[in-house]
Amino acid sequence: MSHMIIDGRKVEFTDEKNVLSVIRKAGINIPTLCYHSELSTFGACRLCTVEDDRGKMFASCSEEPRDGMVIHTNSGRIRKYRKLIVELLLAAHCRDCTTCVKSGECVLQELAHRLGVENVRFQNTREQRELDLSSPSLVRDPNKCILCGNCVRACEELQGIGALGFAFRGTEAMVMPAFDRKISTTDCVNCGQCRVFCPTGAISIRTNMDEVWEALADPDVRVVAQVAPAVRVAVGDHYGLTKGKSVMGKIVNALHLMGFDEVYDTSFSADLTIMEESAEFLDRIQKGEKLPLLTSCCPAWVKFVTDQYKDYIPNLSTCRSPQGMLSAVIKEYFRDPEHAQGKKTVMVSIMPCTAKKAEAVRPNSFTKGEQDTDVVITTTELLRMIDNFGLDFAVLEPEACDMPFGFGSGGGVIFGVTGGVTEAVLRRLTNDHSKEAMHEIAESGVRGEEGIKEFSVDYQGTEIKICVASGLANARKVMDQVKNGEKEYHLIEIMACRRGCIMGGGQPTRAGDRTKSLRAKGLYNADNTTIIKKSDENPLVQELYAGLLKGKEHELLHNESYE
Ligand code: HC1
Ligand code: SF4
Repeated sequence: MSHMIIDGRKVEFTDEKNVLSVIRKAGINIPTLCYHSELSTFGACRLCTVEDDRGKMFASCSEEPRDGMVIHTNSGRIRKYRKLIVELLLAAHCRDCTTCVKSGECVLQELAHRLGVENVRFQNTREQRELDLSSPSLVRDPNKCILCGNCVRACEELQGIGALGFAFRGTEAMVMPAFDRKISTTDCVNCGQCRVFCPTGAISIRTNMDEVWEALADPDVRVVAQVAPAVRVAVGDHYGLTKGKSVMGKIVNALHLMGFDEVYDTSFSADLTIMEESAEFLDRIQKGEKLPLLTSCCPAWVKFVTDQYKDYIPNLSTCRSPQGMLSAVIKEYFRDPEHAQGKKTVMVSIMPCTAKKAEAVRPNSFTKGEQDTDVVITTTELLRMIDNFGLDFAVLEPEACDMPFGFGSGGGVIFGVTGGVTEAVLRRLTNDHSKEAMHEIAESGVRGEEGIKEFSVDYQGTEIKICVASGLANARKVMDQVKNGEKEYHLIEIMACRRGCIMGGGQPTRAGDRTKSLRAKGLYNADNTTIIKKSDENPLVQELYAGLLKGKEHELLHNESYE
């Protein structure tokens, strides 16, 4: 075992990739704006600079740990240096912190406070740039960019898209899409991972909270909410509750208190997705056509295929996403004047995902030419609405969703974690609903945090080859192998965000490794405590097929085309 001395204390280390990780292991929260364990090391912000026993200063993110090193993390020189870096960053930064969407979550703001920067001695000489409001999901404010490059690396390394890059040099340097185009004209898929890694408000969620407040204030409007699986495990810790634990019941109560007339669970329509997608899968297997079947519930992935793998558009499942299915079913339900009671229905979808905002306005997912989901807000916006209303979320009693669309099976709940859709399909395909059968499926290789998982299962004597991947850079690897004939699968599940929707672009940011796995665990725990595990055994689903959906399955649950 190797060791180093950090601030006078002996610290052991093994395979930590840099000095920064060893310092953090020692319990010292070394500041940084540009280092993320999931991204390549950039070393641009220099805030993690430390000093060795010979007075040499270096960025700890870019230095390999060596046995016997002596490190000072907070010498007088270092403290002055860090403070100056933040002061210079603030000098070139738009400082409207009181009204900034990132206020309270901004790493630069936090560091200015933490490092005691109370005065900025330099003038901001940077030219004011226009905001990019072209995306339905995100807002880009170049005036708040600090050139850490996190968005560039997230988009390139995790998503394999490369919609953002550096332009110009020195004091003129900027981050922007190539040729300063609007982001909506690039290959951007609206996944929001750039926003997740942005430490400031330079890339933020395009918010839609005002539309929701307006609907809630209108007595002639029935406001209906649907809550996605992954939202329920990313809310509690904001209110000091257990990280990753599902707080669905409290969310339902909060929404009712804010004035929502009905609150439904997107896990219910995830069950509908499983019914339709499993039938489609079996049909394609029997006919031996349009295989591999590509899942279609992640809108960023659907855009990725339709933009970049056009030959595979026919392979995409025609199923709408659970968001799309539930909104279409609810709108159809309230088309009946008896249910409508003279009120207009506004459908609000609460999602962990920024790309769902783009999905909602995608015309090929409308019913009878009408948009089904009227407003999409992200988990982050939900938190702001709860805070805005003044609810003491931590003490709210849990409440049940409304009927008739308020219950999802365990299979529907685990949609929010990578592999969840496939696991729910496999549950649907077996007639055995014993604990052992469910356990065997969970152990088939479908679970786990790896970016690409491959495994096969037996279905009535046929070997079904499956690939589950998350992160679009991983999706690209998989698709290129399929295209080259190196790999052959029957089913490919892709979620654009690493680990699935639990790490969606609309979730509260600054989630460390522990938070990530606790969110996944939270969904698996919610499944564990749900009596009905299989989508086909959800009685509300059976009722819907026998009633409202009869003869309308295709119209309400499928996309006409992806062209
Ligand atoms: Fe997802 Fe889905 S799982 S896409 O990740 O299929 O966003 O949570 O709501 O629609 O159910 C997201 C999550 C979500 C849909 C479902
Ligand atoms: Fe890249 Fe996703 Fe950000 Fe678009 S939303 S720029 S694809 S990371």
